[in-house]
Amino acid sequence: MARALIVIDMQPDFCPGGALPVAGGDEIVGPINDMMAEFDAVVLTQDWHPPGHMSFAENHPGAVAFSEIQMPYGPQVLWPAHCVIGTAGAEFHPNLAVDRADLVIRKGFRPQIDSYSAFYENDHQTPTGLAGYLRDRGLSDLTFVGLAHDFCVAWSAIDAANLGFRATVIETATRAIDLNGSREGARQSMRTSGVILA
Ligand code: VGL
Ligand code: ZN
Repeated sequence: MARALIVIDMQPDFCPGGALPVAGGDEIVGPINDMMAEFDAVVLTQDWHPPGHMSFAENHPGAVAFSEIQMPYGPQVLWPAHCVIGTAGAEFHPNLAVDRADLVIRKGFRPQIDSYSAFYENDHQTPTGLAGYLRDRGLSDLTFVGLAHDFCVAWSAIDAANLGFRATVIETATRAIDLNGSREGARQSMRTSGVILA
């Protein structure tokens, strides 16, 4: 069973000093780099939004960041503008070993829909193409690390499990936003979906 390391959104905007900082986000860069050699393949995801993206609070007059609204595809947290295409905050963390990556997959580039998961946009229907890539290469055992534990890592790992992949999250190589208890909620949802928390 070939194994892939899926590195979620290791970008400056999710690290201290960034637009949507996750506490300790930069602490996991070294450990993630060290893990890469143990896998048959390494995939990096990159959160990648146009300036007018509907997940940004500033694009909803009167709305505040971290509040929740209803979108046609379901509830959506409104975030500070982050990972805007072409900005420094949307690049990879400067110390991430990007030269080890087999594939970079960008998500969240459609203005009207957010995409936490590396597999599907937040409508749970629009595929990114990652599942086909992994299956084509026989990569059926997936290990997830990166940011943020309770959003993009959790949604990716849950989708992977539902798609029939073996899905493991290395929790020491993630950090959480932890919005209103979202960290424990994500852990519970992952366990229920059959994701292995290591
Ligand atoms: C993420 C919120 C918005 C993440 C991305 O990478 O977890 N969270 N966009
Ligand atoms: Zn985003």
